[in-house]
Amino acid sequence: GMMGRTINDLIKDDQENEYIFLTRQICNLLNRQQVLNYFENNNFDYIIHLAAAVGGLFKNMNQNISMFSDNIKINENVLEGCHLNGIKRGIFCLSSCIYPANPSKFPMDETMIHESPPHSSNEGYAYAKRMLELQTRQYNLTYNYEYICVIPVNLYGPYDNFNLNDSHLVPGLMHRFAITKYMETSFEAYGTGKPLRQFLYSYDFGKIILRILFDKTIDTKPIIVCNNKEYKIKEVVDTLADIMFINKDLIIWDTKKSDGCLKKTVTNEKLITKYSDINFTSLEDGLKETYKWFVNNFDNIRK
Ligand code: GFB
Repeated sequence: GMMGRTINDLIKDDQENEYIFLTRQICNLLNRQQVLNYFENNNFDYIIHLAAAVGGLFKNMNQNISMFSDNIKINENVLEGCHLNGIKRGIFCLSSCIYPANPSKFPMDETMIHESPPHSSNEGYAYAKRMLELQTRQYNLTYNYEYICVIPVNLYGPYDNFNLNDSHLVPGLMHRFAITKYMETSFEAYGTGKPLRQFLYSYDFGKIILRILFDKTIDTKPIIVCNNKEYKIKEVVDTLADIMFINKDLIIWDTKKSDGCLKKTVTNEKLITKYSDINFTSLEDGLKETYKWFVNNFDNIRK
């Protein structure tokens, strides 16, 4: 997916380590025996587990059953494969959307993941990922492994899934705006534009994942990865419209479509305390890079 391809770009100059990128064609992570065989036949030292059944708000609302069952199977198969084959350190990916829908306080920190139920729109995905946090924590306690859960906010960037129905806000909107642009009709955005979101550019996340993986001084508890900036959906839509030279007055908000969770603010205090030198890509620059990639690769993107 997006993060695997991003990390593939980032490790081009790494002469010390060999990386194997697992694709569905090589190994179906939903098939337990395939996973156990694959891990047994390869002598891995580390794992960066980014594979998941993912999607935006509307895919989650429509497919809560498979989002739970597929992700539970993938995570259990991967963890069993790691455990049976001596992989003692790795990065496992959660998401800020698995947090409580009505937390005791904002911003939410790493200790609050299981505090109360997640938002109903994506409870399948959220509970599956919460079980990943539980299992990695139990493996660490029982076998002294170093399975570190990283918790990104809304990711976007090149290589994303630009499917018009199943994708996240940025790729879905970008794709729909790009198509509409050549028909000169009104531009549609979903919901009210009022919900708040935090965004993380994929290459920033990839660099931080690699830094954490090889930094033996960091603890093995979950860590939120974000830059603490929060935007109204409308601000993101307007910024993207400007980048795509779209007249914002032509944007119509379809308020029949769900807003989803109104706010899920998390804090990067642990990350910044550990790594005070991190520079995050601004939302405007990240959207510009993503749009440039989208235009240059339109014929081959996932859509
Ligand atoms: O990225 P997104 O789909 O997921 O953002 P969530 C949804 C928000 O953007 C809602 C508004 O407020 C939508 O009303 N929106 C406006 C749009 N236009 C569009 C559009 O064209 N496409 C989409 N998708 N939204 C997800 C979770 O929640 O967060 C996933 O459901 C995942 O599990 C992800 O973890 C990070 O931020 O609402």
